Amino acid sequence: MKNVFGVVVFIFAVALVFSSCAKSTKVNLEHDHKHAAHKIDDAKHATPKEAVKSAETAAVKTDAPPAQKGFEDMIFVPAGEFIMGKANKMDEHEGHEGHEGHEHHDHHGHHDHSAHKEVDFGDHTHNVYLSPYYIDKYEVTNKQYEEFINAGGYENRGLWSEDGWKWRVENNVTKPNWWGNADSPRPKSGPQFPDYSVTGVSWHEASAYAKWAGKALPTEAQWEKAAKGGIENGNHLYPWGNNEPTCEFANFCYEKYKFCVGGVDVAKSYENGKSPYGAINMSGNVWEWCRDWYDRGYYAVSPSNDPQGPVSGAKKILRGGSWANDKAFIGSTYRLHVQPKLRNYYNGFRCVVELTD
Ligand SMILES: [Ca+2]
Repeated sequence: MKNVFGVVVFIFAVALVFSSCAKSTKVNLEHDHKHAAHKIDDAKHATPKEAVKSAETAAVKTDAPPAQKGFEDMIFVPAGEFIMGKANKMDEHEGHEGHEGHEHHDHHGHHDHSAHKEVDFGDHTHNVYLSPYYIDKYEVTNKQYEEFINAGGYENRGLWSEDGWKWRVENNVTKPNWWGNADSPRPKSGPQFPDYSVTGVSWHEASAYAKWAGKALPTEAQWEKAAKGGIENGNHLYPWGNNEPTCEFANFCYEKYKFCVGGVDVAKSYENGKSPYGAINMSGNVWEWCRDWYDRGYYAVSPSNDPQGPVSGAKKILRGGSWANDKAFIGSTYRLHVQPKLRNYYNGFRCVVELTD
């Protein structure tokens, strides 16, 4: 366990005034090391999605995935069902934690006190079938995000939604919040920290990056399946199972005001907390933007196959909790929902590539 209560924690003291402690079958992609340096934004090469389409997609829908350019460090999630939502047997367990963590979450999640009554642990267990997809094994790093910036991602209108572009222009956004600012409250942001997970990005920026990379943000269901595994893996509270979180499993707030690291960690970390599919840091480190709009009642009406979320809404989904959240919020079912423009130093993302349209 890494206990760092020195300078780093002190840096966050101001933030802590407002928030104490907010929360198988493994099928790995065969890497083609000869193409390890391949740039998927290079127009001369196919995007991952195009590569799949050209690689006899039908043959890989449920079985072995192809080794394709652009799929480095992505995990294949085969077609099939999983159990979405919070397991009933954990209700009593979570109820207590939820109450405790609830007030912290308001501040750490989005400074929106109206959300106090909107804490959503994903009650309503239901089976969901998902078509096959790839998901990033790790959260997107500063190094990866820097490539997007250097490639002109912020100036490329085609990568942005209408609302996202309007937001970007009106606010003159050209880089993540705190990017390269050593004095920021979240100091490991920028090219000087290449291996750390990117933070300080809005949903709009995450979405633009994903499009640039030839990928997409995961649906809420895709994110949760990647964290839980298929139906054969049951419905565990955390990616590693039901064991209590420790700093061996995840970067989080293990006790009030006590953090494993006190900030974001490198993306390739906490291997012990990997999901049944092998995804890393699904729990903790940074919250991860999902594609879906939020609707508390969606689970009760969502389709059982490839749910895409409500057609519209005011808030987007974030999953998995962060370095600043307690154990109540780093479980696989907790649904944080915030405005897509929010840019916090605990919000990041990872991407998917879908194998069917
Ligand atoms: Ca995470």
